[in-house]
Amino acid sequence: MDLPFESSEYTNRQERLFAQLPDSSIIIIPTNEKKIRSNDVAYPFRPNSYMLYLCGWSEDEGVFVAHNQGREIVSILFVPPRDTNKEIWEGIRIGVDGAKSWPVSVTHSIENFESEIRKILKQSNHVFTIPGISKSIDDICKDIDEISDPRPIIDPMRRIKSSKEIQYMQESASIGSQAHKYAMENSAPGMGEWEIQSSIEGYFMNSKSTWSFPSIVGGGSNATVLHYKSNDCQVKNGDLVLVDAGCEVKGYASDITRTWPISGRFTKPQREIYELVLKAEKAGIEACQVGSPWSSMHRVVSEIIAQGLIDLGILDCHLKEALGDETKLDGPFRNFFMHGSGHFLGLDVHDVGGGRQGDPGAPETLESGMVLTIEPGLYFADWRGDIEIPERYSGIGIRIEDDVLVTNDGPVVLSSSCPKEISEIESIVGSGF
Ligand SMILES: [Mn+2]
Repeated sequence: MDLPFESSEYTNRQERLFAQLPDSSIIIIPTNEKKIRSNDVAYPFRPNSYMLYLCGWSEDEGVFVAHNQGREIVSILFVPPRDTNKEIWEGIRIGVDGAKSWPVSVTHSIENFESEIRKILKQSNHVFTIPGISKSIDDICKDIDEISDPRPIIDPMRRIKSSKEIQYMQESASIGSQAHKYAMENSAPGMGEWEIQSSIEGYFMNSKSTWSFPSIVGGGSNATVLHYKSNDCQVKNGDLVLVDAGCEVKGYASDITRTWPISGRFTKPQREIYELVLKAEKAGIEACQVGSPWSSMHRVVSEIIAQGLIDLGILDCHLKEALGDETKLDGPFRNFFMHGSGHFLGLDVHDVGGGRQGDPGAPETLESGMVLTIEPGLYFADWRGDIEIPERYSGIGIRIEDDVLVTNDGPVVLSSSCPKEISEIESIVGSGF
């Protein structure tokens, strides 16, 4: 089996991690546990992202351990041993010998994990593990007095993507972009949201990829539910459909949203809102500059959205009042744009590193190699009783989301091959029939 990265890239990550840990430290990273779907059927397995990051192990059992008790870093991978009876049912395992080609110093059977780990723990002064991934490891560690979470050290590393990681993220964004385009081409009034979902996810699968999160396909006012997931309604003629979907390449996620008229023609009110969201999205992308404060893209997006709502007569106040508190930006524009303007993207779709507004650990400024989404939206939920919804825009939900790489030469839109101009969308929708 080929690993996504050269051994040296993994060992370099391990070394950079240990350079930040005190002597006599040990780190224990289990992969995710299998989760039962029903009776003896498991959910499709997804390896833990920290495991993928540190050593690339993607089988459904395994623990990565590393320590610096001697002069060098010793890394150990505990894996399921070969077992013919199990392999007849579940497939051939890599095994302890096979795992020697992974970027670790030693491999062991996971059956010896507990005895081996207790020996190493005795000689360790600092124990690092991520709680909540594996119950058995949490149990082994529960009597240790001082235990630290390594995520505040690893997450800032994961935030900056290497050239190979960027290559996978570009592939992921390109497949995601083409899947959206394919779904636009194959859209027609009266179609089920599930049929559009099938176009998108079928495209992922056909590209030997898979979704990075369950696809959101909301027709009409279902688009005003931010994480709508039932995808079981028909999209009526005259309605927009909002599709928020992304795929994975070597574990790296894309996350793209497009909103298009199912008939192929925007109505005037739909066009007014779409143009405003698109203007905000383009300005948000342009704000992704090296050295810019992390919050600046949200500020730029918010100002355009708030001013646009005033210009359309939806808000009757001055810009300052529409934006609310100067740092919180919590004014009445938030009635129609209630989420953040973007988040980091990587091995996790909402990637680590404090990439959502207000998260602790968010970086002060954007740096070259960061990948984030820009995704403004406007939602006029006709089902809401708590705010007044302008009649002209009632039932409209629009979000536009791209994946953006920050570079010293400015922002690079990884999902740039996904159509978003009104004229492009109007010419593409339904053209596959
Ligand atoms: Mn997103």
